[in-house]
Amino acid sequence: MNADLLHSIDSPAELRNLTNEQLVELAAQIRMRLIEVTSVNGGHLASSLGAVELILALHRCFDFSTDHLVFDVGHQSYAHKLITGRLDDFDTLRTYGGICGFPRRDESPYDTHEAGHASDSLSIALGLALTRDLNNTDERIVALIGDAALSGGMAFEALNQIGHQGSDLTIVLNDNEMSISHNVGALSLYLGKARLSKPYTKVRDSVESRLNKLGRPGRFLVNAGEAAKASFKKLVVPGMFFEDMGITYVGPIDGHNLLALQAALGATAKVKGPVLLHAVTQKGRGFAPAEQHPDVFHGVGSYDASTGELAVSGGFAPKFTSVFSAALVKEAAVNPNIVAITAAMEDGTGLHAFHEAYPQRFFDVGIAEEHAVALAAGLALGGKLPVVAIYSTFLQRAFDQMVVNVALQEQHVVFCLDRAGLVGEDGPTHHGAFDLAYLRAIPGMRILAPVDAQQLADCLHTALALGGGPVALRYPRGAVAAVAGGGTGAAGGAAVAGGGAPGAAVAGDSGGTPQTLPYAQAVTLREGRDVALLAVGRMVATALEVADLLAADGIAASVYNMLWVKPLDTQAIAAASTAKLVVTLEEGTILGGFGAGVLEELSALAVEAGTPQTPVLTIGLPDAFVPHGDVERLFEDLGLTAGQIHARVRQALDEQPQTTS
Ligand SMILES: Cc1ncc(C[n+]2csc(CCOP(=O)(O)OP(=O)(O)O)c2C)c(N)n1
Repeated sequence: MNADLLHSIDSPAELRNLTNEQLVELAAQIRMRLIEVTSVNGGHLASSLGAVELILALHRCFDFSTDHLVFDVGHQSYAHKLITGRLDDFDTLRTYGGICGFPRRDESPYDTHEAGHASDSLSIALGLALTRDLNNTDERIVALIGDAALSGGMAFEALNQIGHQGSDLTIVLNDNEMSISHNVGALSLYLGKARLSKPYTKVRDSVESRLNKLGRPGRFLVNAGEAAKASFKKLVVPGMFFEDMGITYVGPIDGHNLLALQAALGATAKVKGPVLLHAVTQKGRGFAPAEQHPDVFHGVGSYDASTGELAVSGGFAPKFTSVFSAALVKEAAVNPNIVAITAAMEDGTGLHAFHEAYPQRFFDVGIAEEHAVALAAGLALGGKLPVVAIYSTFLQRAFDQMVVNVALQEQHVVFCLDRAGLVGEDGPTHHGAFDLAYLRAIPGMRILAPVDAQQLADCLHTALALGGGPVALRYPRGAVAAVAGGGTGAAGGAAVAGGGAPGAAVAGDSGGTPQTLPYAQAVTLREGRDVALLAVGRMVATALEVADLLAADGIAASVYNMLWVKPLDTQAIAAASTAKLVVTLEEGTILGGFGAGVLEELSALAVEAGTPQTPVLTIGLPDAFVPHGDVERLFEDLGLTAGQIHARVRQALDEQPQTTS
């Protein structure tokens, strides 16, 4: 039986005491642990499996107690976590209060930077390198970036400056030919050619045979420095793009060959100026189901560790994503102007069906949200009707393009923001907490927050018909809730409780014919004069529960599914203002979000009428970053369950001065 090497490693420095055979065994043990834990907790398995040798080699060749390792996205960092003091807690990965699925500075001094959004590692690494230069210190800086992340605009901007500055910096390119699905774009083709070109094969063969003969890492290219650089130049052929930018290119090299990796890293560290090591890896390496389906195991829920069979989650309720997916395909069938854009998230956003049905009208721009939105503006200028499907958190990247390229010029672009609100286990970098606030601030933006399947289809239909500038739909991760009365039912009429069209029976298809929604009109779900509960999105269901709890106390509450976050339904707000207390409920930051909009409106009403303003309780996400964990647990933590909100409403009512009638 093989020794338990994993548990014998107390610090990364101890890796240096291992033989190559032991390192290979350690890599296998790490993989087993990754599979054991992610099969229960879910996680970014395929990316992490593919980076095991890279991480071990990096920790052997550098001392990251003083040097800095900057992960791009950070989803591939699991092996790093295991060897930097988090082995014992690793079974808590992605759970509330447990180890985060991304680097976290409060978890370990070895986590230099908290990643989550792609393509920023080169900028962060350059910042650290320039600081080192200014301080005249000598720590070494490494960025580990994937081939898809390298295609992001930020990475190109950083490369541009890295070549110009000439600071010592090691970029390790983890090239597995994959983004979440297959990587796209010209850079990907370029790297593909680099991998396959004849000179590369010869070079690789000769390098590997030399390394194998050497038997001990580090003897390869003994006199590194400029000599190493000259030798590497011979290996170049495929990497001229980087060389021409002033970045020494090394490789391509087998990213699973620990000896080759260490030899190359050891030598690159001695090269003056920036150097890029091109390592070719296999996504999902070491777990057959993940090797065969790296896209499925990119970010996976729980699964059977022996077969890779995925656990069924969420029962048969359709997800918002699949409802959007089916609704868009239907709309596109009757409107040939509709085009769809994704930024490397074809499956996640539900655009796969559109891609299959209308390949010519589908554009995956890679991890490039800013470009995606500006591209949409260009397509709209040309007369197309672009639908841009991007997660709420990633659309933050493209705020400027939404403002200047789309809204300012009144371009009709429909933004579909999936994962709006809390996403759970991926944590603060991935929660869709800010979209209501950032979208509201954009002049001319219309914002809709559907609560169920029919309403999502109706919102899309309405948004596509609206014209005259941008429209955004935002909906949460996961299954469509069956909200009694949440749907709008027939066009034009405000639905009453029970009159809507909640969760559809057929996965993905909302069932009904999409209707055009009345402009800026809320749906009144309940009448009640004491308290007015104004809610959007997933919080509408909570508002109905709160109303039930209040009714049991003898307090009558009205409930509005506000649906339109911008423009707000001013008549509904005016009606609500006659209650003793207005309560706004949203799954987004309360700063500048939906509740803030209601407050502004109520304040304006009070000023206009010269009467005191109705007290308002704004309920939503706090002015703080929300950690990772199960969504229900997070809701509870944030005081957002129906019971907790009921208690807050009661307290607010109790604190009101008593009036004699
Ligand atoms: C700005 C941004 N957009 C989209 C994503 C979603 N995302 C996470 S990982 C990933 C693909 C990364 O591919 P690559 O960099 O090649 O690394 P790999 O997973 O293949 O190791 C994407 C698109 C993100 N994290 N950040």
